[in-house]
Amino acid sequence: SELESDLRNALVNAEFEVYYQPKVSATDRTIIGAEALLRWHHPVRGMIAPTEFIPLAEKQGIIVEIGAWVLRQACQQAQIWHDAGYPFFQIAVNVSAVQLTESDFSAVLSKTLDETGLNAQSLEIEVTETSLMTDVELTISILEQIKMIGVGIAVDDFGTGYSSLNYLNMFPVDYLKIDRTFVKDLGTSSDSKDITLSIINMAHRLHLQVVAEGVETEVQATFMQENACEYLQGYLFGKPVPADEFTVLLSHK
Ligand code: G
Ligand code: G
Ligand code: MN
Ligand code: NA
Repeated sequence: SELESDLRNALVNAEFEVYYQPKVSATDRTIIGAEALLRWHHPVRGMIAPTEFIPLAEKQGIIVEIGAWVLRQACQQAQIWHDAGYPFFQIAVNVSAVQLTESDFSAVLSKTLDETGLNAQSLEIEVTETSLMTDVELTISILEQIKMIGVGIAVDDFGTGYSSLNYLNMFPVDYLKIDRTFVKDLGTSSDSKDITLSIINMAHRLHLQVVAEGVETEVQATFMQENACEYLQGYLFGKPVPADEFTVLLSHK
């Protein structure tokens, strides 16, 4: 398609931008980090959502280059916030299965941390539940290398795949992000409440910290806080915004 060929030029033409969405502590609601989310400003079609172009980029393999670029931008920006004196702050970067397994990803990570000066503890990668399952043995060995570097690992969109929590125990992960489909229905569905509670409890038994995604209402936030979920992310605390707008959020704390 036309979009596919445009995608090849988008990096060169500087059409990508990284947005940042705050992640807060559930107990005191202070910003403890941000998730980096890619945006494509297409010269003709305007803003194109990642759900539209990431799958294309994965198919073409160009996600490896794009992902390396996002990682570098995010690490550079986090280091700028550190240098400006904002308190400890962790940046989370989404990594697709293709990028994780078809590039020398841990080498790219080390190099990026070296070159940007960012501390490994200030970085976290997010890997979706389903992408963990594409090549289990290979994924485990790559995640182990990433852990050795000191970078945190989160399982993204948890609950949408088919893995049991016990299965997750095989992977050296630190955080579990509860998919927003469960969070959305918390006020209305007792099933969603039950599922959410069992995810939190089992995650804690596996020594994982929990992030609730897509928190839009105070009812959802309070439910998560009262049930010991550690971190919250969602429109209630802020939409993904460009770096300069995020700096304003940090300054207003
Ligand atoms: O930002 P938004 O909520 O529209 O993101 C939609 C989807 O695109 C999410 O699943 C998110 O994880 C994914 N996504 C956003 N940015 C990146 C990125 O830099 N790399 C990868 N692999 N996925 C991303
Ligand atoms: O799959 P991943 O968690 O990486 O996706 C992040 C996506 O979720 C982004 O597209 C982001 O814009 C979207 N998002 C973040 N917070 C909320 C929210 O509170 N409500 C909704 N509907 N979407 C959200
Ligand atoms: Mn994510
Ligand atoms: Na998610």
